[in-house]
Amino acid sequence: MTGTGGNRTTDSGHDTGRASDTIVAADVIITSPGRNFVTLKITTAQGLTGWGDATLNGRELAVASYLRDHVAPLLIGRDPARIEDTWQYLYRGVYWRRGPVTMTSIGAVDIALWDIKGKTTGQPVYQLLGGAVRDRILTYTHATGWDVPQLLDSIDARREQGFLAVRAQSGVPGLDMVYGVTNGAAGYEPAGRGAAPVEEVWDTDAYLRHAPKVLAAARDHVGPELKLLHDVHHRLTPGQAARLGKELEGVGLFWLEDVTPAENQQVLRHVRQHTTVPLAIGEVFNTVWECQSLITEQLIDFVRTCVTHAGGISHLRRIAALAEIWQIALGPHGPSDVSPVALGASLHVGLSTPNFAIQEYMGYEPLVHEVFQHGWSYENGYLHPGDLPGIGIEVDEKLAARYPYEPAYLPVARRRDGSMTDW
Ligand code: GCO
Ligand code: MG
Repeated sequence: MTGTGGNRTTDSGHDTGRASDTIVAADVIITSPGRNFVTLKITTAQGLTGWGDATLNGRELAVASYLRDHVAPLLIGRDPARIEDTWQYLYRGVYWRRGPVTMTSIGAVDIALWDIKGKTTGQPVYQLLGGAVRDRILTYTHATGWDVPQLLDSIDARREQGFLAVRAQSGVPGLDMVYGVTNGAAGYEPAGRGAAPVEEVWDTDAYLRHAPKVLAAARDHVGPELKLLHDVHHRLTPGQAARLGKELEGVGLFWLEDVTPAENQQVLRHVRQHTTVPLAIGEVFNTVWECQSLITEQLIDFVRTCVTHAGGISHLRRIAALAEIWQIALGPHGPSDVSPVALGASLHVGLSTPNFAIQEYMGYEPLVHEVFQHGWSYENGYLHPGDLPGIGIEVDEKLAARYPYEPAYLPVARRRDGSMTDW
């Protein structure tokens, strides 16, 4: 396969009767305005630019190389309008399919090509996906505190910002570092700068003794209406997860996230048999095939796949379509390591996809908003992708160039006996 070039014929030689554009460049920009982001820029012969997010927290350079060394040369000369064909080409054509590096790279290309299609047609991407099925997208953000009073203050601050859904994470007595809890005044950021990951000590029993009390206190404090979420971050066995789910039923959680390391999907059957707490899983999944049994066996209530890491807009739509049949909703991943480009892309899917329930939105430091100027917006608990053509993002490349990549890693976790466990 070579590109379809700027002519009007397909590879099989048929005259399409339509003018086509051609990809002339695919560049990777790595910038670190407070944290690392990898961004793909696709340029066409007609001078259009499409932006895609390729950030894979702690493994940024692997995706950058995959794109620069293996994907960019294949994109040159292709017709940017052929989004699905390019997706199939990069997925099926590689033979070594799936996996976070491959799927993040494909995701970046896919998002950038939808951006170009929007700019070619003058339409925001959600219009090209069938138009809006809702007026705004419910979002949740993070609240965090070492102890209960601090957490409740943090939840209140989020409510003052208008949030209707809040994820609550707290410290655990006896542990110095805990996932989701900030160590300073700045917002929580899991990736730590430096040449190697920080090592945390984790104690599941201490967490299981503490978390139900904290979440019950949060519910008492906020009353029945606020949607409360909690992320277990892949740390429990099925038995522990079932017990925690049962204990939390009175709290009325909107969802309990990543209760087990979900590559072992069968264990969720056990959790499901014992608790009705709504389960959300999928932020580390990269394809619809990884979600398949969780969806078709109705082992979860929300799919968490991210537009960046799960193959872009085209593939997230496929996951949504499968989930819709099984009355499962989408609640995509949207932490600080998913760039404003991806957040925008996710919102276009959200506005046009019936079973899209909620979008995670951690927010970004002010400098990130300057580098990635975006048409999407937040207001009173809801997000909207905006009506600019394409995804609605422009990247200030000069500003981006002032913040080069800095090595940063997600932490790793050890049990008290020194053995490795899931972070
Ligand atoms: C979430 C996630 C993140 C991840 C992070 C890893 O629910 O937002 O669990 O906080 O830990 O994206 O890079
Ligand atoms: Mg999570």
